[in-house]
Amino acid sequence: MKKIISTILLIMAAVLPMNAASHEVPLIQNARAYEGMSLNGDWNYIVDVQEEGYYDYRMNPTRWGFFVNAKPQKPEDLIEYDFDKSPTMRIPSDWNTQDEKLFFYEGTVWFKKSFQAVPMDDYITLLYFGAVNYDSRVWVNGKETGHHIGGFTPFNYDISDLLKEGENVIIVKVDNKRHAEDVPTQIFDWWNYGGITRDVMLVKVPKVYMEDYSLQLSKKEDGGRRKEISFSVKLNKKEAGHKVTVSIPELKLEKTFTTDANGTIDSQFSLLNSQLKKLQLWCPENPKLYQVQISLDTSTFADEIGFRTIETHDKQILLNGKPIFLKGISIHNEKPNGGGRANTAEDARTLLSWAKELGCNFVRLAHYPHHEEMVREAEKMGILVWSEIPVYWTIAWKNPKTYDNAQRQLTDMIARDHNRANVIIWSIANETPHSAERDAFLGKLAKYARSLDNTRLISMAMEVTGASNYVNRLNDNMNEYVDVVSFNQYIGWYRDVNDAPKMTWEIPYNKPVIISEFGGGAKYGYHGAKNQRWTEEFQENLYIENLAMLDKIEGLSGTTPWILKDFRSPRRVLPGIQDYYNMKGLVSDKGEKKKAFYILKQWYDTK
Ligand code: GCB
Repeated sequence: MKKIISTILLIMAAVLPMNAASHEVPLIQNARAYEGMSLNGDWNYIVDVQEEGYYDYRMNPTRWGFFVNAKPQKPEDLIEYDFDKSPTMRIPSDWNTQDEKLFFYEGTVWFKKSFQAVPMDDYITLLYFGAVNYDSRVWVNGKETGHHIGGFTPFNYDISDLLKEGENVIIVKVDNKRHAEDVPTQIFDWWNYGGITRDVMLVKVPKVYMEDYSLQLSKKEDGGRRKEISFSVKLNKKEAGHKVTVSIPELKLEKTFTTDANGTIDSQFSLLNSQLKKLQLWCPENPKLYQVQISLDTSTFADEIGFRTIETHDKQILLNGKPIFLKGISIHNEKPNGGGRANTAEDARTLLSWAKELGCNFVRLAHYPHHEEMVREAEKMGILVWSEIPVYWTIAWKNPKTYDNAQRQLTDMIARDHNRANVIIWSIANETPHSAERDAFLGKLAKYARSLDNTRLISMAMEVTGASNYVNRLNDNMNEYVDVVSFNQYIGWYRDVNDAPKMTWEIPYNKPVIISEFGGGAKYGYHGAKNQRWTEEFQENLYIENLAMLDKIEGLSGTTPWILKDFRSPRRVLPGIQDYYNMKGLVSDKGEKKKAFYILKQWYDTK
């Protein structure tokens, strides 16, 4: 019997990957504000088509996987991999544009980075990933720290106990294979860039630190002008008696609070009349951000925070109590000049300055949370943001794990960006086919989004379902869950452009309306008649007809045409024209402006 038990234990040990206990901790707010160490730079990588670094030849997880980072100890030792002799890749990046052989690759790649550390007893070290697409497992010095799915949101592990003096090794297994039950699902119209696509850093925090904080104008209204500020904090430990001070020197404001037994602070405080007089609200014309210092016990860090309100009234969107027309454009999180995941402030500034030139005060960051720099740069430039999760097309509505995955991505998107004044809309889905299961899934998700953040607007990009006799009728059960009714329409591209002047629109909801997509493809520099597909003239005419049609939609509060820049998509295969690019950009991949760019710009000038 004893023998059987020990044999079973041996088999289990061989089958289970070593130390699968998760070191994941809730996402830290404003990780970049702490002292830390960037792990960006060159990482060794191994392409592992059959995942032999993780599974044995019976497809069981092996304890001798690549995460062990083994080296031969004796001449006869058989070890069939070597990270240190493998090529390197710059991180953050997508592998598709870094290694020609990996352009179409969807599968597993292993990454390894060594770094020097000094373990610090008085601090916690968090290992923070800005995003890894799609499925990742991380090991520090051979111990697994956790498993994460979802390719566009940050996550962090407490690795304090795993660090040792001197050289430490991080190994990450990244797998970007698509599956029907994933979010997004198996099909989507953008490039499935794989890899450690955003920054990696070590974040040094005190033993008791602020997991989250929020500072913003309260929803409560006083004669159209808000007088109160809401401030909340959640510590990583449920401990009472910690002092937290928030100060805004420019407003001569300083307040101290003490945490309750849950390690939280939840307060509202009034501004003095002198502070109120000075307070400049954040808006596109004056994107005022205040330097804010927050200290907890003896540690202090900084953020830049803007103050504004956003709400709807009947069919209007009100920013700081005044109606605003959202002059927007949709954007993918892709670098100009050859594609790849955009992952720097410079990428963000390039894309957003094109949007500015177009006359935009708003961008739809499609179809997943973008790099944090996109949101932060937009905030500095006075550009409002719609942020969304990749609940796109045919999601596995009945699968509870798929729901949990979507909810987790929503939670982390909101957790990362809820202190950004320019984010005004959380969008929970795009063009999803109607069914009772879809309604249940999205209804639950919308309610959940509102429970996390009731200060912003909820929306989703819907579709027009009834379109007979040139009457387009929006009929979506999700209308009751959203604050803003948004829908995509492609008259002039997937439907005849000559229909545009005949169209009427019925949107039977007393809510603001955003046309979240319209557009058509054109190759920059290709000219011809206006009925010649792919010419700039075709796209120009499509914009002229659509904008005239949009002007007739009652309650139209904004639009985000599809799309700012041509972007890579494996679905777009027409040789000589598309060559794996979706060509609906108003600028080419190199930033060359197509004729339609100027049509939209002119229209925005009148708004
Ligand atoms: C859509 C999708 C978008 C596509 C676009 C197109 O409706 O929301 O992701 O890229 O159409 O170009 O067809």
